[in-house]
Amino acid sequence: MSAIATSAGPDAVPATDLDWWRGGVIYQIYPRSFQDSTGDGIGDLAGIAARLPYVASIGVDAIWISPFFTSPMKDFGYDVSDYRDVDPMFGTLDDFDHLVTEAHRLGLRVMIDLVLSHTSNEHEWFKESRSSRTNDRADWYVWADAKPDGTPPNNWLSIFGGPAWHWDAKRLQYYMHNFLASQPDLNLHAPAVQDELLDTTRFWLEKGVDGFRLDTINFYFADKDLRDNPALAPERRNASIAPAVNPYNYQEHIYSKNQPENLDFLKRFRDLLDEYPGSAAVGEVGDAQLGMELLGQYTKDGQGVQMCYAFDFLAPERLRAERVSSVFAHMKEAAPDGWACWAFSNHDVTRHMTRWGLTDLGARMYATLICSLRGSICLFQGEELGLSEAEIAFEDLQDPYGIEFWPEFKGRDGCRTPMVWEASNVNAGFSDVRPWLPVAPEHLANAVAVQDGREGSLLNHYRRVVSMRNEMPVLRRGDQTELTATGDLLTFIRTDGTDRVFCAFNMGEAPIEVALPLGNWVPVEGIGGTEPGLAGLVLDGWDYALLRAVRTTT
Ligand code: ISL
Repeated sequence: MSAIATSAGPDAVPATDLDWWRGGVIYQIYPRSFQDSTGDGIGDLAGIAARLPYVASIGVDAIWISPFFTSPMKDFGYDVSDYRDVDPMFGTLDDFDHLVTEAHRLGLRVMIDLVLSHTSNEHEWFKESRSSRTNDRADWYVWADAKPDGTPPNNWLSIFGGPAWHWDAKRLQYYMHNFLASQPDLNLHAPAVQDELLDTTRFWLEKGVDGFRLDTINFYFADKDLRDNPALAPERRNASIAPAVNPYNYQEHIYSKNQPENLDFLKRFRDLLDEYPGSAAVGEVGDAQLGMELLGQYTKDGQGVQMCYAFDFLAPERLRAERVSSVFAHMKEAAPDGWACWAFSNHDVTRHMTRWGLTDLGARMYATLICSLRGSICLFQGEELGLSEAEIAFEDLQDPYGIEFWPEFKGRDGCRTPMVWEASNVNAGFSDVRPWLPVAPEHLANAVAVQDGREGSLLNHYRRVVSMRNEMPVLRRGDQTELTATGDLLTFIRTDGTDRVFCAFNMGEAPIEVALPLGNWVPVEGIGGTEPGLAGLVLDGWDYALLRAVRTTT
């Protein structure tokens, strides 16, 4: 069976563009918060299917749906208890089939979120594994004896707080968990675990999905010898994957994750994908020190995943010209053949409007920037509306991560509040009842219905810059010269065999003069920005210009 839609329709996904993912734009949907169709205050698959025409209207290539599999929801679906079924809260497998058909009819590919590094402790595999030291699945998880004094086998830490080990009174052993104690890590050193995970992947490919977002792809293997992680020098700490108050930042995680054996597993994964032409995967690489090096290894030479999801632009500090330029310079060194997928917001971080203190003008500049860069892109639901981080009262908190570190770190609920479709009711057209997380009242003014038909809205700006990228192969797949940062000014040129586009971004408030490279340049149509004079142009605060080289015939 082909991984590409067979459904006819004017916009149906083109079977020929097997490389759609390269430079593509992916729209992330958090299913609990997109659209409730059953009146229980929680979004579901039927709700997503009903809203797909809106998603298609943005011009994106694909949707990535965060996990909707059977789960006790301790980590809101990132704790899977059955990989091959839909949690009743989200619907049924039939609802999923309908969603895929609808998406393909509208020209959207469907990527699902596979959480292969760990399961829920309610998964049947874990129940069996913990039942004895000799059962068939005894080695499916990372089990280890206590030290003679009863303490955990080594110093590994959980991202969500405390040690990465939980005592099991039945086996009289510890098991490892990189996240919650209710998310035991699978042991991918066991061949049977790999086989089972690949079979699961095939199950979804056979259902017609076009690809995967692979959760925590660098956490698949832990050191067989369970060696202690070394301490990390304080000056090398950074808060890109865990907040600064989290002691997880105090270690260099060279043994608890990032193991070389992963490359062999990813090769097996890729061989499977290659049986389904046109399918693609983006692996989430969470590592504060080695992220770019791993991205390079995992996306090299068609031997691993097609793209890695990078954390570089998710950092708390506002993204400045110098940082963009140094990230690409580092990529050239550490991952010269790699392919990144960039994002400013997702379901784990403070929305970038708030994180970076942006105005509407700033949001437009960043949207244009991400659509001009080399790589693929993930947009997070609501970012196109300019949603800010919602303030959640402690009594409304849902995220266990936030409950653990409150109030120094408030967790991830503030970016997970419902989509705002309409301004005319308090539940924003998301649900008929009070949703699982409250709609932020200040979000109502940003609702889709408010922005949809308004020419100058941020939503229409996103539509414009996504379609600019779609219409210009040089932006999607072309090369990119070295990026130059001069104060708040970022400049670079995108090139391919037929086109050259000079891109200039004023990433600050004060006007900046920009000298043009040699040649004749005309503004890219429909994008706005300043008209160039003969020698250059002036960019006002947060303004940008994309200029195309006029080809001279001799
Ligand atoms: O959430 C984070 C920072 O606030 C990250 O460190 C996050 O834990 C890391 O990126 C891994 O995230 C993924 O796996 C987690 C899940 O809770 C996240 O929602 C998911 O994106 C465990 O499955």
